[in-house]
Amino acid sequence: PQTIFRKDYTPPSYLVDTVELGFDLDPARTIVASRLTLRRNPAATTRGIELHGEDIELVALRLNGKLLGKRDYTLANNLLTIRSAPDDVVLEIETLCAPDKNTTLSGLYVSNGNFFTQCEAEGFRRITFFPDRPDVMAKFTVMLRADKARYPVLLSNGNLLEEGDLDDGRHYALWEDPFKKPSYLFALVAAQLVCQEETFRLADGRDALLQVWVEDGNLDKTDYAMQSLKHSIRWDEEKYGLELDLDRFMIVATSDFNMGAMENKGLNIFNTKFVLANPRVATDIDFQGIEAVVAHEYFHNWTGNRVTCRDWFQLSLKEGLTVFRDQEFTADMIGTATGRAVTRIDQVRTLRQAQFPEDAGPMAHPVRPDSFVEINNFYTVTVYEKGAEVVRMYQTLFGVDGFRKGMDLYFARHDEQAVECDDFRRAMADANNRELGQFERWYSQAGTPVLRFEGRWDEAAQTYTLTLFQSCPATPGQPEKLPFHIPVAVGLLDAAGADMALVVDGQQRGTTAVLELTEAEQTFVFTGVTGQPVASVLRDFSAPVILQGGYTDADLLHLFSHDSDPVNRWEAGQRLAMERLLKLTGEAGANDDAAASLNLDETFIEALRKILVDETLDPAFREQCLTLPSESMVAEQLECVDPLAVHIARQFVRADLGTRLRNELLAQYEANATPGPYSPDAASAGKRALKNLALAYLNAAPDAASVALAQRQFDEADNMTDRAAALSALVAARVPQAADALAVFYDEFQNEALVVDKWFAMQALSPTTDLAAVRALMTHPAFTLRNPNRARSLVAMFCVNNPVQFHAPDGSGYAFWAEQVIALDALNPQVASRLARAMDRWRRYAPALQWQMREALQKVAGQVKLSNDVREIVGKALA
Ligand code: B3K
Ligand code: ZN
Repeated sequence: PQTIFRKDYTPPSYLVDTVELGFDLDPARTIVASRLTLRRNPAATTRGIELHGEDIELVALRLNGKLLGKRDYTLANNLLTIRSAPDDVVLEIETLCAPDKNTTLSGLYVSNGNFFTQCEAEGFRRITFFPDRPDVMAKFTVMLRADKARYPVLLSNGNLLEEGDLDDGRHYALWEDPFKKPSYLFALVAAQLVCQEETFRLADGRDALLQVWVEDGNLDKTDYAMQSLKHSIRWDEEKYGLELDLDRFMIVATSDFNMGAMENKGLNIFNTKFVLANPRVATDIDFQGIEAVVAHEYFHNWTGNRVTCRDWFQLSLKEGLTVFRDQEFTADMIGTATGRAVTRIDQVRTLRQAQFPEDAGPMAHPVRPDSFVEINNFYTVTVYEKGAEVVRMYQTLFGVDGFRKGMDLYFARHDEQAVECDDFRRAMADANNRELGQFERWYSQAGTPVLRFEGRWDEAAQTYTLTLFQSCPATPGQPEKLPFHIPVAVGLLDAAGADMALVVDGQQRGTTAVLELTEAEQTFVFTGVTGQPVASVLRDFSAPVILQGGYTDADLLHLFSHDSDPVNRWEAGQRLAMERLLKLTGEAGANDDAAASLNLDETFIEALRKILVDETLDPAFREQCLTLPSESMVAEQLECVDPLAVHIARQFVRADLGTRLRNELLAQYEANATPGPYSPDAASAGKRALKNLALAYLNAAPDAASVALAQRQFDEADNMTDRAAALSALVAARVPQAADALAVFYDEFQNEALVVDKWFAMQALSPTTDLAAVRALMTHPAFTLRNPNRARSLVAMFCVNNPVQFHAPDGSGYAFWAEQVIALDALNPQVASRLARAMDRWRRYAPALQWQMREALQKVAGQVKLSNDVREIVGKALA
């Protein structure tokens, strides 16, 4: 496979002004007629017309009315080139494709008998020949024709101009998108669907038509998506002055979808997982996911669509920014300060759980990558979540108002353009009169910076001298790193736990100072410090770095009890827990008997007890504080991972907490019941989270009473959050009741695909489910590899989130992984490639596991027929 480099970018030779597309939709044989008006790009450095095309059949090609023959163009390696053409060209292209054979879910495909498209990143070329690159922006008009009875709903981007009947029971719809857009934002839907709709008054007084389209029978699950859409529109108007620029905005749900959702202009296509919800079938987490993803896709209308990416290396320009926007939206929707902190903690967890490992592994890449083989492999936590952290740092440096000024300038300069990450950075710098040259390294250097600190209080001088050190490990292709520009938010706590007033360089800095670290080592002096402080460093997780060392156990206990910054307060608890988990892991791994003599110090238990029962703290925050770092986060701290030892250690802590905090957990279980009708609001969800954490810990050391509690909750709960939590507790407790409950649950929800996914996932995740049980589940009639959600719910869940079973010493998990990656690759390379990444960190496992993992990787790499997607991943893993 061929590597594509950012440095090789050249402007398109021709620009496209208008695109007229005609579709005669037929599952087996769809005819696509395209009429393009092109004009030579004055900035071009190459001459010929270059059109991409993949898996489609060229029927006819006309240039300015003249039919072209085989001598007039070349068609090789998915590229159609017309070497010489006049400056102004009308191209008419007729092609054929077979949507019902398209299992990749990229391009035009059939799901449950309905037509959908997915064009980002390079799916449009699977529909028609086109310069399929984001810097070619054109106006689209789309004519859809299909059988009326089978496909009563015909949708595309923009506004509906006309619809009507044709002969032979067919009908048509004509759509026009008034805005220029790149081809990756094209979409069509031809389907049997129903919709919830309403008109919504925009800030400027216009009325917009909002629609949520779903399969018949799901209209009882669209309210929350609709409400989230309205909140998103309002928020973008109020927060950024950005309005909906179309007369209508549509969301369409499909059960076969590679990702979460897609921001096609005016016609967002969603995975059902991020649309469908009601209390009976969806959990609090599902409701949160819907709100966030609906917002994310809506916000793309400005950050992504109106201003798009010059090339795919700039992907984070739209993704990092849009994730940051949806994160801020989620926080604003909750509204309270702790609510905001709880969402921030979730973000930190995601970074630690997924992004830091990526940045330390074979797929490490800068937020703006320098090269790729398959762009679909770069829709990563680095581009998305680390990208969002980079955007957040501008706001940390310039404040909310300064950030807004930068956004305004960005849109003033670049509306309807395809631009680079550097353009965003320049807008931020110029709007705030700041030089941000060094900040560019956040875009160009991969790897997670390591931050250390040393503090020294000078009693005589009444100063506190804080020295910050930064370094960044080597990553593939980047042996040396230069210092980053890191905003480090710092507070100082006095002996009573109160914030000190900060004076740095003679300036009053409130109680949290954002220090700007730009050197490898830098010293900051706080004056007027009358007592020995405890420093709270990196408040609100002010930069995506690993903060190492610097704290004693006593410091951490002080911060865990008192820090006014809730994120760092939580963080102190995580550090206390991590130290213990690492020590216990070492002990558990030493020998078989060691596991029996593990024990946890009373100091730690007491610290957790205090938080657990502190009624002044939100339940949601307490739940965050009581949740231990995951097994994979523990593994990430180890040079050589023994997954069984990690599992034994963490299970021991859970069970020990369940035993030693039994009374308090029971009391919280009772106190956080949410009587009355279910509501997904953050306060109620927080209560359920704490209650269900209590239930899980009680059942980590299950006695009859705890099991009975879980059973009662399973039987009586009226909402999926509580039912699923109870079922998971029963499954994890390894009690006979689990099998019955699983059967009851399946029986009740077998017609709800998203709940069946949960049923598979819950079992796949459980340390009680071994590979044989997974294989048995794969023979269940409801299982299929063809549906991405279903494949992920069982196969990926097991490989990624059930470490102790996946890493079975006999290597059977790895052989299973190889077999499934190969099977999936033949159907859907994007889904296969995600699964392939389960092996990213193979070099960190104990030698006996490592060689078996390498063998599995080599088995996949040795396949003759393999997609570029999977080949890139396994190739990098083995390199
Ligand atoms: N932009 C889409 C991602 C498309 C991925 C294609 N492999 C979803 C999103 O980030 O909103
Ligand atoms: Zn996005």
